[in-house]
Amino acid sequence: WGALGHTTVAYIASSLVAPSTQTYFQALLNNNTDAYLAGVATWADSFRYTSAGRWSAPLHFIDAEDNPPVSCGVVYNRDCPIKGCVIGAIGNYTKRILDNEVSHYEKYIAAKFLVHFIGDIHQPLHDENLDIGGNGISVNFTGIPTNLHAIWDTNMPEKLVGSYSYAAAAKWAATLTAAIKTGAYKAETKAWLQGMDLNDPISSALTWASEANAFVCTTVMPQGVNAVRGQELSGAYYLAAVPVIQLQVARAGYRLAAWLDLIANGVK
Ligand code: DCM
Ligand code: DCM
Ligand code: DCM
Ligand code: ZN
Ligand code: ZN
Repeated sequence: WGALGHTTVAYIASSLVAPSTQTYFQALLNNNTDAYLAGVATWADSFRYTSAGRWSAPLHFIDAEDNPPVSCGVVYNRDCPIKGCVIGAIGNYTKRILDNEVSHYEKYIAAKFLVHFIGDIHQPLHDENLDIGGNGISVNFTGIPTNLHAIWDTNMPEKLVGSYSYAAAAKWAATLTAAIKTGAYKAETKAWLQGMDLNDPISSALTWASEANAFVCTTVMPQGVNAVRGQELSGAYYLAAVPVIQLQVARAGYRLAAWLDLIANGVK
């Protein structure tokens, strides 16, 4: 996701976590405001474009070598290379926060990565190898040449709620949090926690990646790459994508809150 998606995920999570979780992460992140998670949500994207942070670029995604739209699927041992992937990263940084031997500074870095990566793993094209996660698929959006990955990260969320600002993200988060607590998502939130186990972060994250990757076959390119390549996607394509974007951002925020609750309980 772009900055809007990541900041929204963080705001959803901060309105759902337990009070003791808020206390723990406000101290770890040294930020006592409501934006303690939102304020670090995009750090990992700035870091990976620095020379000191280049190593972390592969941790934002997993290149599932499936065959959309005929067959989708993520296989951890096949798809996560030595250089790392988003599933392995969620596992490693979760363990680091729980480890008593790890310094406060390293836990602070780990928390910043986790807030970001639990967002990215819910973006369907972050769980897909084809054409570099869609970066190599040229498309147009409102007349502007771009690529399929970028419209899922940024153009479609911004068309939905407005250009990026903390206020726009907070407002979108409030809408999705209401859907989670009392609205359209309420009945399904219990199912969103299925497969989540702090003792097995890899299989937990694989559940989230597999679910997001399935949308590559059903929504991102249901008729294959050639049906989207070179096309204007701000019309019918956008309308079909919106419910999936809303759902995936909501799930990411809800699961980030639940995961941080488990971690804060685990470190006590
Ligand atoms: N980005 C950035 N710095 C750059 C180029 C891009 O921060 N020099 C941001 C723009 C996108 C985001 O990276 O919103 C995409 O990264 P990801 O989807 O991995 O979060
Ligand atoms: N960094 C690190 N060790 C890790 C992960 C990340 O040192 N395991 C990075 C994060 C910091 C950078 O090192 O941005 C240097 O720290 P600072 O930016 O606070 O000077
Ligand atoms: N990306 C991805 N899968 C890849 C390569 C990149 O999901 N195999 C993501 C990371 C960024 C966006 O695509 O969100 C652009 O990446 P970059 O800035 O590395 O081109
Ligand atoms: Zn992206
Ligand atoms: Zn990212």
